[in-house]
Amino acid sequence: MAKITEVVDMEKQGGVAVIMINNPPVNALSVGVRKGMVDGMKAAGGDDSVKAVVIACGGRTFIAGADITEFGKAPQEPGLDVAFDLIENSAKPVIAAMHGTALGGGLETAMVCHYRVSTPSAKFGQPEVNLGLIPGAGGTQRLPRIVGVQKAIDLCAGGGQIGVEEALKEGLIDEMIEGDLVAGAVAFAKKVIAEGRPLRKIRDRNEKIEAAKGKAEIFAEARKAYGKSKRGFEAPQANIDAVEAAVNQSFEDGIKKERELFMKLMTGSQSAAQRHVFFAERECAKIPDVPADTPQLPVNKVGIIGAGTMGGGIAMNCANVGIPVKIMEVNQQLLDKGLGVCRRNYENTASRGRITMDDVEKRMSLIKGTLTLDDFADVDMVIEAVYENMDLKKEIFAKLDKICKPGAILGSNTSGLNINEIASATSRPESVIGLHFFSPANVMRLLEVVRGEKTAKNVIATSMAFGRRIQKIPALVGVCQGFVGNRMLRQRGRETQKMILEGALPQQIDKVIFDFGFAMGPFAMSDLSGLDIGWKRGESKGETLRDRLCEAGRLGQKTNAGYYDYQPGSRTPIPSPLVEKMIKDYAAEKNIPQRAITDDEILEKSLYPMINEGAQILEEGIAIRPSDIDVIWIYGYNWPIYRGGPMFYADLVGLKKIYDKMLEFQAREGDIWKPSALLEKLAKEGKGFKDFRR
Ligand code: T1G
Repeated sequence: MAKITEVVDMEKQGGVAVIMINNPPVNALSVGVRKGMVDGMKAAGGDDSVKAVVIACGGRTFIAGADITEFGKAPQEPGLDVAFDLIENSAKPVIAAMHGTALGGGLETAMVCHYRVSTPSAKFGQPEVNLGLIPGAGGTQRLPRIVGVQKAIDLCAGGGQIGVEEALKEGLIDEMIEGDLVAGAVAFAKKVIAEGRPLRKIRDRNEKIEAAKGKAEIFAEARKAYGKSKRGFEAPQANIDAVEAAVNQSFEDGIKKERELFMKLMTGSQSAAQRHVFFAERECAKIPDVPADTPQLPVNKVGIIGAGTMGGGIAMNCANVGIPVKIMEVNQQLLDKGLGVCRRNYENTASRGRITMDDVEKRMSLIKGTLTLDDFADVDMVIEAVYENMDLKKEIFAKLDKICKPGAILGSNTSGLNINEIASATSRPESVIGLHFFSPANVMRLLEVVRGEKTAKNVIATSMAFGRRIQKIPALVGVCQGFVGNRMLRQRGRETQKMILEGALPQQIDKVIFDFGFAMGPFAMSDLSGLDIGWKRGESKGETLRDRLCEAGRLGQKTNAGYYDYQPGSRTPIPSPLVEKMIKDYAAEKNIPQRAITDDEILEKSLYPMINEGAQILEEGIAIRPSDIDVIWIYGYNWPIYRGGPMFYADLVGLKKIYDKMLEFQAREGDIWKPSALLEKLAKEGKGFKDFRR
């Protein structure tokens, strides 16, 4: 094996040159890989004893794309086009041997080869759209020529993957190799040589795009579908434009169009945001004082207390990945109701074809009900999910302390109560941790893992790993009221509640937040979750607008009336003249002056207090890094991913601008707007949260 570059070797096996890429962790197309492919192809081309070339990778996957860490930096030669030109125009057949996930530039590399083989488990995709991009090396022009236009649109604009069966059917790969991939690829190459097979170029295959010529409706329908499912995202639309160019323009012109669209996205804020989130998600798993090799405890059995909405959803998360669950309720009726909700959720998923009825039964068989905590004696982890009452939680944890085996992790799904106080009810505070799921727990991907003062490092490491195992994105946070997400949400709620009393109606505020990119605004969200959370009819004295709405029976969607009206059976919010009158009457009673409030002010007053609270959270060490706060808001509250999260967005706006606006509001409305010390410091230094270091 001859070393071509640090990350590329080449060896001859009979008349076949094998270019082997070893660039862990995912064989990204770094400059060393590109140079290795160029030099390897030149060497193979100049060696008469070489009759064919195989391009393969070591490690866990074939090339998984361009090296995203190089984006935004000065490009280094050779570019990918130099390597692709040598491969596609080689006088000798070049075969891509793929395993793992051949993604982005990896699939593009394979598509400039003349033939493609893969392992049975390989997957293929152009997921650049998830980074706010389109394929930039011919993927939008070659993929439709081989898998057809509609499939290419869905792979490029949707960012999904296809497996070997579909790839074989569409002709994306020519043979599936059982056993040793490289040996199989070399044997395939020798077959190509022996049979004198042609040097096929995908770029020259036009039959599948011819079929789409003149069918503008294909693209119009795609634009409408992705415009709805990916509202506000630029990249899906650009991918559709690029595939359309493959159909309506020459290959060369299509490549030019692709490059133009790619560069526009690459230099735009959405891709910068989505690339930021890609790395932020992975950074979130890294805890400075809990090394990655911290020993973990086993989690083979989980006990859940409470079979309500949250407990049921948490149980489903465990069953989804094969972890047996015992779920406890205080009576059979509530237990049966909770298990029934789990079953119905699974059956709904099966009716959409995402799982089979067999999966439903398998998963439900993993969720066992019980009416006694004594059944938790053998579980490795408990997750308490009862209602937010500290006394009740402490009573439960005291019982768990006596029942559970030594080393069992005792978790609480509390959305903001003090984990240290809950831990104080046990003799094992080192085993107590917060595991804060977001409703609906079986859907939302965020898991706030709350470390108490005494939580042991192996309990933290185990809980973070458990979060990933149940397909969540765990973020480690500290103890304070509301932890990170809800503490920041409260700031937004404070201001939006004030603004509706000053003249901005719920529908105006919700539209501003919806247009920013959230799935819904705060008032529609309140109607969805219910205005009566924490409200008690017997104690209500009409002191707040929320009291008065609840007293009037306007509890939200569940009563077809909340901040909005709802037609029976419909979730579409309808502005309510009655609520508008209630708001105006309440404001008049409180002598609150009315004024027109601009959309800009609504956005500033909704987001800047959250950003300022995020800065305070960092100062207090409640979050490890600003990008963790971004991950929390994207995966816990659907902050639009193409805006990168509140702290990334703040850097885009500019901290100086936010700081000055905070001072302006402070002068007008008091110290509630006082900028945090960190925000002031970074603003005055002309820096951003990206420069924050502990
Ligand atoms: N570049 C650089 N680093 C990457 C990378 C990439 N493309 N993909 C992953 N990593 C790092 C990641 O940060 C992490 O680092 C480690 O690898 C393991 O990743 C030219 C322009 C391949 C399915 O979008 O989807 O090609 O945290 O934790 O769960 O037209 O990584 O360990 O230090 O995700 O097993 C297109 C992105 C790029 C694929 C593996 N390709 N990657 O998942 O491991 S643009 C992508 C993934 C492009 C072309 C265009 C996943 C994975 P660390 P991981 P995993």
